[in-house]
Amino acid sequence: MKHLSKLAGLFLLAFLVSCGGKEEKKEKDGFQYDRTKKTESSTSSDSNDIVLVSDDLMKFNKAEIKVKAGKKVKLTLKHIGKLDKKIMGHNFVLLAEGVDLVDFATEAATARDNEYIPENSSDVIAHTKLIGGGETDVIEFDAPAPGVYEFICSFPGHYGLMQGKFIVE
Ligand SMILES: [Cu+2]
Repeated sequence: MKHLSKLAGLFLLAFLVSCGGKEEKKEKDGFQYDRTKKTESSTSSDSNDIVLVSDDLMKFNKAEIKVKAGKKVKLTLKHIGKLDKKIMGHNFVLLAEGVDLVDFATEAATARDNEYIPENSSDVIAHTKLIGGGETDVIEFDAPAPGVYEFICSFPGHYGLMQGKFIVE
């Protein structure tokens, strides 16, 4: 009898171990949800010619833009979606150094009559106009001093997904 209960104990142990193993596997599978997919980053070239693409999924195709200091930047913003700019409008807004992204975006969201750019704001280095699906806007501006800046789309609610680093080197 004693022997039998020992056997049962072993069986129970084996059962527990196998369950534990299953759980571990489950956890491993969970990592597939990890959104580490790298966003395409721009290749820095001498021309400072940047093409930034946006879409109906509220995304920019770049999380990082690199330019050379002391040169003009030509930035082309494309919207390859179909939705109207009133629904899925996008712009590119380059924020001055030290500007709080969330504070700025919150203020910008109230500036509907000015395409979500706060008027007379010193927080903005450069920006495109607001565009809808199928539209393109091109701007040129002097690259600011070397450093890391932030860019966003200031359409209400978009900055969470539509933001990135603008690196001047
Ligand atoms: Cu947007």
